[in-house]
Amino acid sequence: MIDARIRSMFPPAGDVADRVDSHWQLLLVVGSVVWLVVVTAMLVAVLRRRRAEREERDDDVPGDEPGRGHLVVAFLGGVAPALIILGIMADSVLTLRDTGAATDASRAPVVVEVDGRQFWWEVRYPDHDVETANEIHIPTGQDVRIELTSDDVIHSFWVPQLAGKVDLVPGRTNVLTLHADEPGTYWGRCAEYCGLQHAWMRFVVVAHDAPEYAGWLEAQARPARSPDRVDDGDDQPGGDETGGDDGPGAGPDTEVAAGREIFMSSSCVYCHTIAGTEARGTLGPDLTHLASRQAIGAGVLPNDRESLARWITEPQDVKPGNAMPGTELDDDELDALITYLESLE
Ligand code: HEC
Ligand SMILES: [Cu+2]
Repeated sequence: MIDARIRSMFPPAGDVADRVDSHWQLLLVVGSVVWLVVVTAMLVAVLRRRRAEREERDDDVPGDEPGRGHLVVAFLGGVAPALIILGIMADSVLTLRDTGAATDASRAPVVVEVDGRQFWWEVRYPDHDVETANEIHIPTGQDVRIELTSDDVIHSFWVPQLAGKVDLVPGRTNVLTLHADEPGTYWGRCAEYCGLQHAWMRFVVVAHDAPEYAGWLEAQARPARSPDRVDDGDDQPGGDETGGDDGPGAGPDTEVAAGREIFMSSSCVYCHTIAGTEARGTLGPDLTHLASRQAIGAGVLPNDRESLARWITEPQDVKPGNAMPGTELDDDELDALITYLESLE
């Protein structure tokens, strides 16, 4: 799950990132010029001093006579740095204004609440009753207002290609704007040391064009697909309380139902929510549409059967110090449980 792009802000992929990029270019150019001037001045000073010493020895005449030197020193040592720092400060303030958009909620039609947890990200869409984890979907070409909170320690939200870092501080809400020009997947990570698994507190931002984004939202807003629907007779013409399990496709569906039973009768329900079921825990990620996500454990493993098996049986080996305890299950139970989790699309 490691991707080189996770560490780089290049190439910037949207308005906000472009603004950060141009500020960075300014710092690079000014910093380079200042460095060159200082190093050159140092070299000149050393060389002149040597020459002066040599001349002093040769002529026995006292060297330095005060000249325009102090003016040069006053300018290079006082006026120039003050001007440079003021200029950089002005551009920093303007960059903050352009990238923060903290006060102007109306500019951002899409609002996403992100809660930093040790060591994963809870992601909510308050206007759509959608909750997910470690994966933020946004529409392209629009400002997205990300509202950042934390209940435990300070984290920092950073998607290098899309925007700068903003801290998640317990007791307050910080805001950041994301803007992606092109559809794509952009890596993000926690950028403030927050405990043992800080390095595995990653996430992805997936940018879609508008119709695809709407489709994603709609799918996420639905309650979990449930094997009971067959028994409920809601969707199934003629399906009655009797013998739903014997219908066509009974094989996989019975395994899904068995897995669901195991989930609902295990400790899982104390920590995880699956919308449309009695599982209502909030300590861990919402699993309603787990199967639609690319990774589990905030990027530590890909989302496939083998990884789910490892994660459920030994989460403390995979990600030592995370808040999920291992669960002992026999092979059949584990298989059924995973089949159920994989049905949660
Ligand atoms: C004590 C609380 C707790 C219990 C009990 C628990 N989990 Fe978790 N679970 C968590 C936490 C916390 C995480 C996130 C860990 C992280 O990424 O740092 C998690 C993550 C997961 C994930 C990965 C989700 C994602 O999107 O990254 C799956 C799948 C999962 N748990 C399944 C289960 C199953 C199945 C059970 C029952 C056998 C279970 N959990 C029991 C707390 C719990
Ligand atoms: Cu962290």
